[in-house]
Amino acid sequence: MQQYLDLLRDVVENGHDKADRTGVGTRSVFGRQVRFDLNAGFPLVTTKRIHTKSVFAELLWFLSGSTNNRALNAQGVRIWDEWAADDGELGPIYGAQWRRWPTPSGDRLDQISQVLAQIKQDPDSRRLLVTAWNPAVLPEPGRSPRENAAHGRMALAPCHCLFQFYVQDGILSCQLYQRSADLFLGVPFNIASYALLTQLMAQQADLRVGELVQTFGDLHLYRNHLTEAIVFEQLRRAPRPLPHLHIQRRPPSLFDYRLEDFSLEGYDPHPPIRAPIAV
Ligand code: DHF
Ligand code: TMP
Repeated sequence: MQQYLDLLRDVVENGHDKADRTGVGTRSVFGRQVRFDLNAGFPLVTTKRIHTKSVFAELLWFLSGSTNNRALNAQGVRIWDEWAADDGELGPIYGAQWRRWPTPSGDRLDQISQVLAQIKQDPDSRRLLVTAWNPAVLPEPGRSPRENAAHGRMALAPCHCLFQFYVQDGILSCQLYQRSADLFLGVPFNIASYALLTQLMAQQADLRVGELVQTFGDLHLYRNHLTEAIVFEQLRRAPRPLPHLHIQRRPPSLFDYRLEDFSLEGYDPHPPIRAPIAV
């Protein structure tokens, strides 16, 4: 995961001070890209411990189509707590757009099922995309995330908002466009999540995995992460060998995976580093 440390250093060295929606303030760069060879190991940050249960449970929750935080809480996952309305709703975020995109005629479109079917039927297609960016239901400016969720709007605008698959010689790759990226807290989750998604898609389509390409728009470090105990501590740590992800069985569909199906072998990270999250 040298790529991740290189991004940290890049933002520290080349970032410009920039105000942001949360009021915390950031150091930010615009437009970066990293690539992970998914055959070289599972791209999990090793210079701090990542809570992989949260990553895996969140992805399965997206795939289930749920947008209610209670389903995550029931599994002990609390990463969306700060943004959820009192009833647990987060508004029509990822799960809704991936599985139930609303069409003008009032129907619902399952983008994930459609893209998986296309990968199988027409792997050379250049249209293997899923978008979570639905301008009709973005948060209304001036409202808090919780207020937006309570009014049927997204609590947060999608950060990982567009992804595309690519098949060549029986090998499946994925490219993600992330418009906004909290490099210390969010990005390690996002890399691992899309690496897992690519592995699941490949298993279901009888393909091998290739690369995960991740492209960033506003890539930032929050100012309260730029401390000796947080970002600079991580920069002093040397990356360790990548773990390997094993998927224990092949369920009948993409929507039948369970947490117990995933096991990580050889994850030996440095200790966790706690950091405040900007809401
Ligand atoms: N807001 C901001 N400012 N940054 C984010 O990365 C972010 N991510 C969201 C929602 N809103 C966000 C969804 N994903 C954590 C990681 C990812 C995530 C939300 C929260 C997080 O708190 N990670 C901690 C603890 C993880 C845990 O205990 O499960 C970490 O140390 O990685
Ligand atoms: P924004 O909507 O004003 O861009 O704020 C969203 C913040 O959350 C921003 O710091 C990016 C971060 N984020 C991630 O990095 N990854 C994620 O998966 C999510 C949901 C948010």
